[in-house]
Amino acid sequence: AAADKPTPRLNDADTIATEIVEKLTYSIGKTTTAARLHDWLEATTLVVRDRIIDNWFGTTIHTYQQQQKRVCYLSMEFLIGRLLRDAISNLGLTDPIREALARYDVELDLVELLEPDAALGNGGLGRLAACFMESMATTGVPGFGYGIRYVHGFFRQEIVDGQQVELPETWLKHGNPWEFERRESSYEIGFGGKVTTIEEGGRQRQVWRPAERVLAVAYDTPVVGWHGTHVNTLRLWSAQSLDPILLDAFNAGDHIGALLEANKAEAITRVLYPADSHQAGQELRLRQEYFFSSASLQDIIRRHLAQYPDLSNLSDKVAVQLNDTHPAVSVAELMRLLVDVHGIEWDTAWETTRGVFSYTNHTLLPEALETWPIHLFERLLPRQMQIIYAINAGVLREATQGQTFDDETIRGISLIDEGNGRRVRMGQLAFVGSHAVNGVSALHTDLMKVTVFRDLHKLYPTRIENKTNGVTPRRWLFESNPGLTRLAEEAIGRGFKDDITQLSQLDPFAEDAAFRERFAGVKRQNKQRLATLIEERLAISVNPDAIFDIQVKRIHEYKRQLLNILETVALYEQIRSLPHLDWTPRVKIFAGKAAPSYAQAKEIIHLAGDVARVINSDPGVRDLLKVVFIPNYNVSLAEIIMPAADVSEQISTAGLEASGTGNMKFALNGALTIGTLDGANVEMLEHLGEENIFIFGLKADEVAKLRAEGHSGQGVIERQPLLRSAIDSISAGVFSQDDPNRYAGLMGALRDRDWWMIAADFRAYWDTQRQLDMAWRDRARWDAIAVRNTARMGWFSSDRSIREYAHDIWRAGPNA
Ligand code: 26R
Repeated sequence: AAADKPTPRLNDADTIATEIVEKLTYSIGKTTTAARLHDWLEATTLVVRDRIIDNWFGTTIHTYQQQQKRVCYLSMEFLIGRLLRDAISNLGLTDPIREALARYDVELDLVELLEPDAALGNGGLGRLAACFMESMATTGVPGFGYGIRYVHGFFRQEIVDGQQVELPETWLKHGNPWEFERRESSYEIGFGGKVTTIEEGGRQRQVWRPAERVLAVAYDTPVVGWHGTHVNTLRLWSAQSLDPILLDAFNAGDHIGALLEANKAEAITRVLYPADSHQAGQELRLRQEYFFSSASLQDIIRRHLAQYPDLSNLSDKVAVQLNDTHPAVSVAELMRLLVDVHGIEWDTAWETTRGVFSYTNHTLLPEALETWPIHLFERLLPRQMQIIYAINAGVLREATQGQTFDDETIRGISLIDEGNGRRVRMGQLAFVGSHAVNGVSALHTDLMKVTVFRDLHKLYPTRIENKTNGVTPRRWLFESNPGLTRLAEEAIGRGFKDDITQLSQLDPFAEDAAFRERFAGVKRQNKQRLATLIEERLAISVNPDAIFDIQVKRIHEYKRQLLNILETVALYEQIRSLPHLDWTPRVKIFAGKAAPSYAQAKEIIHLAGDVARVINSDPGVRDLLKVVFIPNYNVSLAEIIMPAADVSEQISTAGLEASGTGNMKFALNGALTIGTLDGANVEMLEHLGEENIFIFGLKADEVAKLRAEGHSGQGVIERQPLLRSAIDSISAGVFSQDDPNRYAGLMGALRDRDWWMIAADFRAYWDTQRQLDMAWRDRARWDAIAVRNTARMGWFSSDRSIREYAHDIWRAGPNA
């Protein structure tokens, strides 16, 4: 055993320099003079990786020996970004590595920039999974992330002639030094075929004979938390064909046909679905969901049986968190594995299943809720479909026996939607198969109980609970904003680095003029860095002394980038007609991707670009207003943007943003939020105090009421000259002279239904923006608010979220 324990490595610059050169020589085959920057990246990564691996084994052995409960986080998406800086920073190696590389005239920052983003996710849900992985490692929860190793992650966005163009992302092009292929951890995944009943010792058993089988091969990435002592595993599955080539067909001359099956198998993990708004309902997506669910559960069972005699204590030793409904088929698959494969009684298996699973809901938007046509489900997963019917029968029995529910409630509880050509409702499946169901902010959780899960909440009134999201302060403060981190250290010492809630000790510094100035100085530097990026990428020069007013997130109607653009146009028109007024200079910054099939979202991007072009080239507005759309928003760009914001736009239609997490990253970095009472903004208001956040607009219940009354925008628009004029200008083609009708549809929808309450909220939004202008002019006030934002955001750490999950839902963790 002693030989298993690696001797601790030294972390001084000398040792590290020697190791880097060793890697360069023996792993990469280059001399220091021949090495290109990419080679230095690889060598540095390998040196860092060695140190992570030392602790990885330790964590694995500790979990095993202490018989700790393991937490498995099943997620279709992990939006990780770059890993090198995160690992170096968490291991405390930044200074020695910087110094070691400098000896060879290599700059660490430039090396880090070469690493491609691991963009295996769409947005909030995927980034949350990445923050949670880091926080599980930091807080010492034995965690396993399970997901898909997409060959192509989220697409790269280019803007061509003002329009979004999607290009494939090839993050694995230069190999991936962080991952370890585990050929020995491979599982067969079946699709299609038939289910037959066989008699066995007087008992009936169902046997599924799939028509198709593919192999799931594991790739492991170590996940290191703060201080690097605890290292968890992210296990991503790659699909491979069992027969890479059909030799008979090949020999018969059918060279293409011989490869078809392999292609079909490998297609499963080829590409991430880039939709976050409308469920695609495509067969390949269901294949992906089942593929990674089944592989993960088989792996979990194998690991359990390697340690314990049987599966009777599975729910004591494993917790499986379902990240939205994407892995919800797991509920049926675990039942199949327990009952059909391991011969466990149905009722016992059901108790185990509900003990193991818990489910997080991330959206209430009806169009984003997953349902699958019964015929598709049955064809692809015939046994799982039978199991879902059996689960449903049990649940409906419970519902009809106990209380007296009316037919409508029963219909709402059912796992089968009988209304729309018969579909399986994945939310209902995840709900009934879990012992805990959670929303991601207090408001969202309350709304879940009265909307999507109203009926199931009546049947199981204690199952829904809240777990407000959080973000990891390591990536989103220490790494992305070293200037602010240093300043905080000088003011309050290092305690906050281990316990981010201690940032609250900064609160009194809001009254300290000298500190405020230094705080503003850091912000100014971060803005300069972003201004340089904008200049380099877009050839637009922006003034770092203007308000940087930023909205970055997926483009979606409910997130209301259009409201922001309309305010921008109205402001532009005001500046033009009243140039002598003392306007507060602003830079409006947008970034975000639209789902490729989401026409309106793409029009919004087009409009932002059109408006930017006209305003930026109008000499009449001078430096008072600039508009920028930065292409290809991703995690690495966010790390530059978040620290550089003065104003954070969190302006979704109330009731529709489940939580938001960008809101937290901005505020942590000292931006002032303009936002609606939606998602986690509500709780930010509670923690910040109402003087320190700029809230406006309709509340969730008011939105619901107006919609029910059949609200239309027409009346409001007529009463709001600023808004009317902005809409008229856009409609008349002022910003699209090459195609004056381009925005007729977008503008018509505002006059018409105004479904997203953009017209309804415009006035309140405009007024609140002008309040921000006023606040900016009182720099002492502004900076004090900014300091208080940083000081009071510690609660929104994903460490806090994870501790709540561990205590309330998983009953796992270092002290469990
Ligand atoms: C089914 C498919 C089309 C699909 C729907 C929705 C795929 C992906 C999504 C993404 C959704 C679920 C998402 O990202 N939700 C976001 O989750 C964040 C983390 O909880 C929240 O902060 C954010 O408010 C919410 O929109």
